[in-house]
Amino acid sequence: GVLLVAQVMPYLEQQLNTRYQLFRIWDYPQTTHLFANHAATIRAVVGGANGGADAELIDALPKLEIVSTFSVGMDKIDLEKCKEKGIRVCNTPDVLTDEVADLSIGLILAVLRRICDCDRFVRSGNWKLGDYKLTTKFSGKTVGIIGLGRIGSAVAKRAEGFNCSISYYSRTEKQDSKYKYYPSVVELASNCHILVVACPLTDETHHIINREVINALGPKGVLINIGRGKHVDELELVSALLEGRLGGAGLDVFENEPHVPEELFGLENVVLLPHVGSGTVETRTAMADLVLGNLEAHFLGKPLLTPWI
Ligand code: 8YV
Repeated sequence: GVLLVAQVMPYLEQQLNTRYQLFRIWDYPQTTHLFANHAATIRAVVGGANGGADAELIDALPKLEIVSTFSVGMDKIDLEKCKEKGIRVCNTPDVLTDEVADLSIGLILAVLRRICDCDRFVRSGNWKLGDYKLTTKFSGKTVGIIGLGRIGSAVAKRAEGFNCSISYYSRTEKQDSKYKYYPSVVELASNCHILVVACPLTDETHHIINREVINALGPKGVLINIGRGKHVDELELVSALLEGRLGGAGLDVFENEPHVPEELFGLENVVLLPHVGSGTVETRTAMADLVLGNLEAHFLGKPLLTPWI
């Protein structure tokens, strides 16, 4: 049996249902009933960005062998606990890298050139009253990236195409990187126009964007978050935007999705997206196929396609 603990695209849910005895956690408002009746048959958990396997779930499933998540992010999985218990973990890296990097550039352009606000301007009929005000150029600006992994590097490559100079923060300097390294996020933020959050969410990166970083980015700076909402101290972000201490923000993720701070709704220098970084037919299908391929490989005793452990 497979236990689904996150909302996934219908294609994936249908395939899981065809191939396995599928349990959906939302069908069991009392999880004790699920565990009491089915714990002995559940060998796999499928999660995603909005649900995973915490210590409590793992302990309730003594036959659990594998957690396969429909996401590259593994922040909803207790990885230490999985390691300890010999439970395998796999995610969906690589297949969504281009998509998320493309959307990061889209967010940068949308914020700087006010694309969404321009669209609202035209639709509201205001153009007839006069031209839209001038905006800010992207090409040639300095882009700072937190986390120079797969997605961070793909954002950097695209920003190079806009003649931007690239700098980054990560725990350790990448010896083979041509980009400028800053050993602290505050230093990076002080020295870039656009700051992109592209690192995994861990205890160390929780609220990596705090008041000090936001102030360092400053009234001409723009924050782009395509990572996780919890990377950002959202209350601090909201007050900085309302007070004009930060120039703008492009956000695909929020601390308490699907709740978005309503104070942001009236701000033209903010672009708000409903966690759609990987959300195309092509990419989500490739992610689903990886989830299925990993499960199949595991149950056939073959090497996993994208093992984390
Ligand atoms: C989600 C994501 O997986 O890959 C990630 O970490 O956050 C997204 O791709 C997607 O929204 C499905 O939940």
